[in-house]
Amino acid sequence: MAPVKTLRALLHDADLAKAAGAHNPLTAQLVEQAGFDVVWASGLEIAASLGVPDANILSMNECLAVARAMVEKVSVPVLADCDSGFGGIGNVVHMVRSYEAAGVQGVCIEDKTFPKLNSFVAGNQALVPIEDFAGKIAAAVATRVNEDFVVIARIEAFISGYGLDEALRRAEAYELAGADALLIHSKLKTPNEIYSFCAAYDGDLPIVVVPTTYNSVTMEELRAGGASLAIYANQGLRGAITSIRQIFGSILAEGTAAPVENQLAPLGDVFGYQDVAALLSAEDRFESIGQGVAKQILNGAGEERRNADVVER
Ligand code: SPV
Ligand code: MG
Repeated sequence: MAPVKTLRALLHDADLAKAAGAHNPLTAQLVEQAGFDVVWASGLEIAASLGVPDANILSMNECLAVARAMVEKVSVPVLADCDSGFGGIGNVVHMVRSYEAAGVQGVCIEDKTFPKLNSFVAGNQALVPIEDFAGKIAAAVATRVNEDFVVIARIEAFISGYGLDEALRRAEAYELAGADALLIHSKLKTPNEIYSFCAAYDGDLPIVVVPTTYNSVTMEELRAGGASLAIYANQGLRGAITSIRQIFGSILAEGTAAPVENQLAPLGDVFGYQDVAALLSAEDRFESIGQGVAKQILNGAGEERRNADVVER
């Protein structure tokens, strides 16, 4: 197996790097198993999986706990969606310390107000002033300990109704503040805004894109258009919703689970993701160590030591 590349290396690779969204360790494993290079710990997916809007309802610690658990289960890099940084500069400093310590390889923060609202929801998509967000980026970069920890600045100018000029102004500012990459978001059905940004941007940072609404674009086209990392942010969750709806509907409609059995992952797969084999072998190993210890105790040497202990006490 080829060695796993770091997130920083992937961002500077000749090929397009590919990430997919996950909301728990199981879905992170599915991202890795499918062959994606990076797990995107998606704010939308994590919030949706807990039944709340993607609007900073969850605390940083709730999001961090999910990202940390993902890191423990996959070997590809985890990139955490950290919304607008969970507050002000002090929150960003605490966030970078915490996520870096958890083994996450990078964070992405966006230039929206706190609380943020998912970019596809019609509602408040106001941007913070450039100086405020540049300060947050500078704080994030100054806080990291490992030089390879990646800080991605997400530009929401197009989402917020601004044009190319505002997006480029922000790109320049965030690059000056020390960002390692820029995520340019768009809610158009075509990649036109993304392409125009990539063509006009004359800085040095890798560009990250999220082809959710402009879903017909291919990976080759995104690479040729100037993107370094494409994030398929929520297709997994949406696919799971469709699949579960269909399975549950069919069980009730048919009055039996038999017809859907061939659409289900076998229980063996579930045990595989849980690493039940490791549990069983740990039990075997340590039970036999325990038995060995008990035998020594019952055979003399241990027995004498125990008696001596009793006498001393
Ligand atoms: C997420 O996955 O939470 C994202 C991407 O931020 S999006 O939902 O497209 O804004
Ligand atoms: Mg998000």
